[in-house]
Amino acid sequence: REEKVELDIKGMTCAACSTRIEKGLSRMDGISEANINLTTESGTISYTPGMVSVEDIQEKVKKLGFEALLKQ
Ligand code: 9UX
Repeated sequence: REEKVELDIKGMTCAACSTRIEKGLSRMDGISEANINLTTESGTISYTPGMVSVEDIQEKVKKLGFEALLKQ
């Protein structure tokens, strides 16, 4: 069963940043879709709990060089 998580993502400065994050996340097992928006500094990720966790997703974004906070 898929879930969606919304994250605030800080540190993107050019359009290729959002594409980099989308591609990096899409390559992870358990992630079916990642839409990252540069102007709103946020993203929506569709994932399968049990295959990948929200913490794993945040860690991947951090490894790519950005901050990823749970949207409140
Ligand atoms: Mo643009 Mo972002 O040259 O990681 S790709 S700053």
